Amino acid sequence: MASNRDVIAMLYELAQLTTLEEGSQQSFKVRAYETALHAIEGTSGEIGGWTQKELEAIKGIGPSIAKKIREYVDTGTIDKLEELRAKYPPEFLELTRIPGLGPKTLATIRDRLGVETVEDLKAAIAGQRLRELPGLGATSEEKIAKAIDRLGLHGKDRRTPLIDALPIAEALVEALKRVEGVTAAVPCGSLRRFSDTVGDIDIVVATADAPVLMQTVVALPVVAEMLMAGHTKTSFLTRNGLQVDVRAIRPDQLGAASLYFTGSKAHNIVLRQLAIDRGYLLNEYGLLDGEHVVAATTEESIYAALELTFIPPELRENTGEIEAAAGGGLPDMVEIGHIKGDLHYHTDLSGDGRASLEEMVEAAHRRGYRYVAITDHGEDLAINGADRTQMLVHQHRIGRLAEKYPEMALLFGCELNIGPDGGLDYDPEFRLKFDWCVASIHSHFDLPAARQTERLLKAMADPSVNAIGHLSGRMIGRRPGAEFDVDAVLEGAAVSGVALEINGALDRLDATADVIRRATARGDVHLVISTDSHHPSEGVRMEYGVRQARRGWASKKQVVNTWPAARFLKWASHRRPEGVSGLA
Ligand code: DGT
Ligand code: CA
Ligand code: CA
Ligand code: ZN
Repeated sequence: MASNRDVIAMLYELAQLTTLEEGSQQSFKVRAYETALHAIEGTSGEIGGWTQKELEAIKGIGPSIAKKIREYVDTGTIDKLEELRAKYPPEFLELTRIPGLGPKTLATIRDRLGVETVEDLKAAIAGQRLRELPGLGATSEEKIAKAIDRLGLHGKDRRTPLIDALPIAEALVEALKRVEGVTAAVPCGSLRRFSDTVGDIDIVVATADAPVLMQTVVALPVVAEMLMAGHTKTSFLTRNGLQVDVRAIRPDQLGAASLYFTGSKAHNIVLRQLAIDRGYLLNEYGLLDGEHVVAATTEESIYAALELTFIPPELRENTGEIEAAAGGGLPDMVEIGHIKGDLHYHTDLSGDGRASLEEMVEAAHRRGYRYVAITDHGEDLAINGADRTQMLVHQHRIGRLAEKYPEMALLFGCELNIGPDGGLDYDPEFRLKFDWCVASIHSHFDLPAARQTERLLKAMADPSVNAIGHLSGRMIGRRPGAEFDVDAVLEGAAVSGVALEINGALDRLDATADVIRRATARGDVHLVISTDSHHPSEGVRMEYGVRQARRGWASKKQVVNTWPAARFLKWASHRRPEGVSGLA
């Protein structure tokens, strides 16, 4: 039976293809699919077994989509989806990843120039043919050519953003775990290390019955093209061109196999050398002393036999983690269980928020948080922002709601927009009414690095600012983000006491691992892991943010939202003139 994840993936694909069909992401149909998939994310229970009537009873799902879900569960696909897939084949979908090419422009270049693939588009640019079309010019040709280069959209360089790969991997792992004989399925490779982008998905499956597993994989609906079908390894392409390698291994070799296939290659090479130094051999079957198996079943046992403390997958890049683990010197890494609050959190007061204040706060409560900051957009963000009056009404509502949650501190906050010159919303006095402010860049991403640096430093200098949100503003695989002088910004953060956010949205994961690592190496920069949630279903981003933090070697003590409420609240008000904030 189709799982909820399968249905969500199907609706996501429908939304994407319908965007092309309708020429706009704002079209009523696209939004209906998106609303439905968010509704399912928030539904408990396996909806595959539900009737049409039961599906319609879910808020956000109408009769037409309920019918499509039934059709999908019953037949494995949907006529409408197949029709759209035929019209927009994978080679054409590649084009949608290019920034600056909206669905309308794509339709125009397809109709007028016959562009069906990235190669066609490159040829059209080379022939200066885009500039003949309405709304496009020589500058657009240049911009698009650059974007294609940057995305590495062609050939073997093609990498898939984690946000696109992770749901596919998770759905697959879930499906494989249900196969008879399977005792474990582990996503490995760069995906498990939580790289921003992945070359392919590697899944290791422990099973007592490899032939049954391999037969099942070949028949999975996600398989678009088989590359290789062996006795213990299968490789295939999904419809969006992503390669998946599935390997069957023996349950007693799970640790060795997941260690080997998680990599990185550089990490494994050093581990193998450590094994050789001890007279052992390390491979995907185990840590071996001649015929004798020293360790194989768990990764922990293998690290222990090599006299290393366990190294979390996010650190396995051979950038000092093995030396640190040998000396027992890995920092006390932040873990999801340490997190006590979320400090970047939207409600429907933000134009892009999708749930009420009450629903969002209840979701934070369900996660057991001790504090949460409501940070709707300030007035400078066109369409999305709230003006002073709206903010004051909001403050009142937050205060009233706080009475219902005596064990959780509710902070009246704001996501301030950092203007091109470092200016912020409202005025200095009004900004100090907030208990907590995140300040973030939402535009002007291609200013020169020196100006971006000044811009960030100016925002940090404002006493209302507690944290800088999604530092670079990048969108992985789509937008490179602002360039700035990292050392100067880290120094600014250390001196001002402004925290750097680690934004857990999978398409952001911002600050980058490199910047976090440099911050943690200094030791005097505070970090805050946030979800930037616009809906309760996005609370899961805290797990992703924690994994991103670990890629940058963030220890528990550097992350302010691991601190107990009293300590955190005191710190949150430390930059404000005395008596201004109601906190602590
Ligand atoms: P990717 O897919 O490019 O994002 O990066 P990875 O790290 O997932 O690389 P991949 O898929 O080629 O291989 C998965 C893991 O398997 C890799 O991290 C380490 C291990 N592995 C694969 N081939 C070799 C090899 O020839 N030597 C060693 N030592 N390890 C290998
Ligand atoms: Ca891989
Ligand atoms: Ca691979
Ligand atoms: Zn936000």
